[in-house]
Amino acid sequence: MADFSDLRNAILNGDEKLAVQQIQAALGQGANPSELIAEWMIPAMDEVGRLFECQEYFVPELLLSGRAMKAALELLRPLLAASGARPTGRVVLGTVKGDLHDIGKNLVASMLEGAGFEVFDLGVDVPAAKFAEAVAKQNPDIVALSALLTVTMPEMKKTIEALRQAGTRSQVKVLIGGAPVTQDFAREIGADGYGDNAGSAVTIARSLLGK
Ligand code: B12
Repeated sequence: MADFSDLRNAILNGDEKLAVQQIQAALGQGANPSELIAEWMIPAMDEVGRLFECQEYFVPELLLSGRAMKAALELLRPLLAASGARPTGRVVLGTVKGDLHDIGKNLVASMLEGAGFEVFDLGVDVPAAKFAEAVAKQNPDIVALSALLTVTMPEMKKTIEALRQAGTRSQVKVLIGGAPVTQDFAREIGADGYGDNAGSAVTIARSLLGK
């Protein structure tokens, strides 16, 4: 594969303008959008996380890198979606209450759309009751929840409880993901599936619907 380390570095350095230029250049060279994301963009964000952990990066740097990643992903999103086929199922998706991270969620949305799912994205900081309302309104097959913070993971359980209280839990499959989430946690809170990346979100969503 060609070397797209300039794209990786643009995201790492939080340079939104350069990241967008690098995406345009990479696409001009015929780069594969999924490979750009998996091989260069996600590793850049992983490195940002590592630098944050060892206190070389602080919140402003996280924010700038996050913006550069989002802007780069926006350009790839239509290309990912275009690769899909007919509607495979309906998904209500969101980042749980208290959590503002949406880069991974947006990637999951793009991959699901690319695989032919119809996605209703509720955004970030979504309270359990709002998920329950959206399920009643949209009648989805799957509710997909994202959490990036250890402290917001309990909101996933609350959301499942809210669906139970609304009487809609048995009508949907609940799929969860996000960096601190695990298969064990999914089992513990009674979710139906767990995916550790956007690609597996698609595979698991399909298998939850028996496809
Ligand atoms: C960018 C970033 C931010 C940006 C977010 C910008 C945005 N629009 O999203 C900003 C600056 C806002 C931010 C803020 C904070 N952050 Co932050 N952030 C990150 C960072 C560096 C990258 C996250 C990311 O986008 N990764 C790239 C994407 C593609 O990966 P992903 O999100 O994991 O998603 C993939 C999978 O997890 C999975 N997935 C995700 N969701 C779902 C859902 C389903 C259904 C499925 C199946 C799969 C799935 O698929 C995705 C694609 O492959 C991480 C470090 C890291 N490496 O994770 C820290 C990190 C998550 N943040 C952290 C912290 C502490 C914070 C703050 C509390 C900092 C502060 N002191 O203010 C705040 C909290 C704000 C809030 N209330 O949410 C910690 C969390 C520690 C913990 N375990 O709780 C981390 C791990 C950094 C660290 N190493 O300490 N952050």
